[in-house]
Amino acid sequence: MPQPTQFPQNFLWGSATSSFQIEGATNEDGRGESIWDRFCQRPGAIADNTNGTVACDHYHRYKEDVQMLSTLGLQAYRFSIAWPRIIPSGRGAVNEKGLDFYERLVDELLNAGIAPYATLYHWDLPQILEDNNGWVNRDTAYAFADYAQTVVARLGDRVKSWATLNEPYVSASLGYRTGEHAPGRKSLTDSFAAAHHLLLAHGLTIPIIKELAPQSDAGIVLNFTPCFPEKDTPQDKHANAIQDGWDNRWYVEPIVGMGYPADTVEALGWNQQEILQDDLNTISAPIDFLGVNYYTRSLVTADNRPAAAPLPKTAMDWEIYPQGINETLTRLHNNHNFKQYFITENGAALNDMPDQKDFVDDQNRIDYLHDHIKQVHAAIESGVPVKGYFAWSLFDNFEWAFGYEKRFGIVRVNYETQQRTPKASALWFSQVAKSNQVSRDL
Ligand code: IFM
Repeated sequence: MPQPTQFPQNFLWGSATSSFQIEGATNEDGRGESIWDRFCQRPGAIADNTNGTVACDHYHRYKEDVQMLSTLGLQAYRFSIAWPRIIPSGRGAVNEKGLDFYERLVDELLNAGIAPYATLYHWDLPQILEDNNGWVNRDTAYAFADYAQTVVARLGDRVKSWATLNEPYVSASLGYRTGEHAPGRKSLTDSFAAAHHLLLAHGLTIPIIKELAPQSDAGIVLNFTPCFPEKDTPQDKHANAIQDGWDNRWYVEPIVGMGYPADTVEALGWNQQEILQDDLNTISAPIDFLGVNYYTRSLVTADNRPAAAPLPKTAMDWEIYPQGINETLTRLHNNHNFKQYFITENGAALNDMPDQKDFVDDQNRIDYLHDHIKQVHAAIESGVPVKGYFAWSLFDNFEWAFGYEKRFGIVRVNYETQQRTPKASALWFSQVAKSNQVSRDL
């Protein structure tokens, strides 16, 4: 039997969720409406016509959920804070009950010896701000900084890791360009503005975190999808370079002070009118860590034909390409040399088959996790300072436009009873976390 692969001392093992995907209680304790509440009402927007009103009922079951993390022996929990709970009108009056909820959650985690990793924005913008042009409106960036200040002022003494945004690429591209996500707009021009204002929000917030929580790390979570030309033709290669600019360089390059990728800006025809004098400076505020979300690769064709993707796929139809996580980390580190990296999301939606006791023997998810974690180790061996790995997701949850049909959890959620049942993958991952080593046969 092959020897288990040992991770460095103090490597952090955790799991991740986000507010709208698990909390439910959308009308409780003064929470305001979010763009996802509104979007879910749009006919046809969500594949199974569901919404986040109950989700995993985590708002009421957070103690049980922290207990689950503890039983699994996970050392860290990545979650997000819902802006509409904290400032229901987007700006101005603070809803103390919203802050109290996250304070209870953080204290529960700390009492269980689990490190809270907070993300300030995982896509649930207050609807009232969208009514005022959402992320296309520059003011939203300033409203975000005010909201962030309120949260960090309350929890910054206990939360030692703050991410400003989760996957601004998805907010701008799916929310404003393709319309697949809330707020469901379809305008390339709007998506340029949204992307820029998201980055501005990030840049305005980093110094606020550093000031209010000087002992905490401040960073951002970006998603990366390595892409390859389907064919070795000049046309496919050119299309691939542009897609790489949009998918993989658009956010990280301004953050490290390089500005937006010129080839892609030109190819997509952005006139950059939203960039005001000091913006690029603001956006490149130094960060303490980069959060990397990785799931798959993509193959690019010049004529936008769907590429013939040869690898096995998950239930999302995403190719399983474990070496991409190593390639992504290595590329990032070679090009930008961040101080530390966390894999803030990695996991697979699969067609789970529960038995009569609701147990899912998801050997295929174990394979996915194992193969990716091994590649994270390879990146560490080649010198990339990766400090932790968060499995996406702790629970089956609301998978955005797919509703509850796609299950990413290592813990099964029975939506009728709200019963949580660790899948085989959770039991396996628990052994990884407890032993700090990975092997397929733990
Ligand atoms: O569920 C999402 C998560 O909210 C953000 N990253 C990708 C996951 C899977 O699609």
